[in-house]
Amino acid sequence: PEQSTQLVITGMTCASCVGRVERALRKVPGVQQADVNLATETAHVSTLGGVSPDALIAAVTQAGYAAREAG
Ligand code: 9UX
Repeated sequence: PEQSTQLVITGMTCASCVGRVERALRKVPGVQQADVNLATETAHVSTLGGVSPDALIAAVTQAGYAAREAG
């Protein structure tokens, strides 16, 4: 089933940061779409196949930013 995860991303300061985080998230197996908003420091991630929030957070961390699950 399709799932949706909201992350809070910190450490982004320019539009290129946004692109880096989106690319990192979209490379995670099972991610269908990732949209990052710099102003609100959030990411909306659509996934298939039970991708864990921890896998998404790890991908963002490896890209050099910090993430946690929203809410
Ligand atoms: Mo912009 Mo972000 O020059 O890591 S890419 S600050």
